[in-house]
Amino acid sequence: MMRTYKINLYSLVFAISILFACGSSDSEYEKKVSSPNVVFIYMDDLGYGDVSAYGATEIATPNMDKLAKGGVRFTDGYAPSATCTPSRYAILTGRYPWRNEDAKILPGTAPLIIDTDQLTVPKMFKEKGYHTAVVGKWHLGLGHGNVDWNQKVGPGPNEVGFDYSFIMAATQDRVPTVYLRDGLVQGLDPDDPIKIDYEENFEGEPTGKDNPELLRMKWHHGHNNSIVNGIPRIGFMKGGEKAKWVDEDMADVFLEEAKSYIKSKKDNPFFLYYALQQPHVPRTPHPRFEGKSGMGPRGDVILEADWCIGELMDTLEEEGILENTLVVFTSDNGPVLNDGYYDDAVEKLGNHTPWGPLRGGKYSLFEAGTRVPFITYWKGTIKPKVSEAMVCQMDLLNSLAALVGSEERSEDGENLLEELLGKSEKGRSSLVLEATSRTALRHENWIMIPPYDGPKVNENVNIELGNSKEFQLYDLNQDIGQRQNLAQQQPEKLKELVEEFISIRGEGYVNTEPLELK
Ligand code: NG6
Ligand code: CA
Repeated sequence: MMRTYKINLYSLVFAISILFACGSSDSEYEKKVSSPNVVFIYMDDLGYGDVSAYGATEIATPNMDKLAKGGVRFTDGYAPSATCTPSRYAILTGRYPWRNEDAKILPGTAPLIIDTDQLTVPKMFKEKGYHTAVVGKWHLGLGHGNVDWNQKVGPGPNEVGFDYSFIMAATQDRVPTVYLRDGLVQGLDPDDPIKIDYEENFEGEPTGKDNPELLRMKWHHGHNNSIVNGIPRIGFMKGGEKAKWVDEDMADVFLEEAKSYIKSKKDNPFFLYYALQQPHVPRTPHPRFEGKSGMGPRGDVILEADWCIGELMDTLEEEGILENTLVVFTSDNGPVLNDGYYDDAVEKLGNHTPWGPLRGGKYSLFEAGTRVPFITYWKGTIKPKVSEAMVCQMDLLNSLAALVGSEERSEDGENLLEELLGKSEKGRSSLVLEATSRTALRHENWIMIPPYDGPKVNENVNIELGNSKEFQLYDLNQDIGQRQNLAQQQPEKLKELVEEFISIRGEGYVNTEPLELK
């Protein structure tokens, strides 16, 4: 009896130690394969048809194409919204932007709209031992309101999960026109403090409206407040002369920041959110790219951004980490030509179609508002393919959490890791799309847009918004350009989508009376 017990004990200890040995080597192995660096390359206003890999013939984007040809190119990849702030909110939190009523295009003085308790992509990575950084456009608000730009500004990116931040606060066309590193305005002279106001000008300061003689870029609509570098902006700014950015250098400045971050962190896993400003207005290509597209500044800054992406990818390769880095390339919303400045975007467009085969553009509930270039690239791990899976930027949090073995999950995201790695084409079945507070539903190959009273076209930007007094129903398989409204012909389908829309969006966002729903 005793003897048997002893033997069993020995074999038990032996078995346990073997288990431990296997366990540790397993987790070592897992750590190696499941802690890749992750880089988001997030464009600003780049359209579905602006990339040659997506069919553009009048402009060449070789570096974006390289990602597309070596990775998964999604034909049905979506930004959560047709404007910037809501999309950025959703890509970082995995929450629908319409759940947060502050997720609207923000002024440069807006308070931070991400709760510091909220789960975010960088927080999820941090919990798994990653170092995290944002470089580029923020536009999610800073501080609690009434920010003093001459002190450390917060809460901001560093309080919602980023270990390091180098950002512009809002947009290139909004003040303050300065960079902030970890909350501190760069190059600030304490004797020339910065003051910002979005309501009133500071006495004696020139404006785009009153001083056209000082302008080198003319405003078309909006954009007639303070003048910085000869470009009229949204909002009023005084002081901070030495801290002001040089618009033409912005692409290089962000790129250098991104590159040096990668170089400094190559030995531990990192998450980099590289948010480029192109081709948002004002379009100010570096002289190296001026005139290169033949399409005016909008085309030139797309070439500039493409070059930046090439440089970034070269850096990953030179540092020997290309095969250990997953890159996600996409855009925050669809394209716009004239977004408030006369810059030849309309006049020199030629045969280029920034929206591709889609209808609408930025601000629109039609497809071109939210369907954007969307590519995942991971050399040696992802096999090149074109995928028709429906994916949304909001899904990145849950999918990447699954990749790195995190239990964190967001409210609205789905785990589409298999799709992002090109192993499945299933994708989402439903997605609520947003455009300036209006919402619609994509379900499988169908789109349902509830009736909206607003104007059919935003005359300033010349974009169809998707508004109609009638229900709209489109079959994207037959009609990707959304020309044939099938709402009358397909009442059952319409009802099905309206019910699905209500189940996600909630009651009160669509008038169901005409449909006689149960
Ligand atoms: C709009 C601006 C537009 C752009 C947009 C934000 C006017 C008239 N238009 O209000 O130029 O800045 O906001 O773009 O001011 S986004 O890509 O950041 O959402
Ligand atoms: Ca944008």
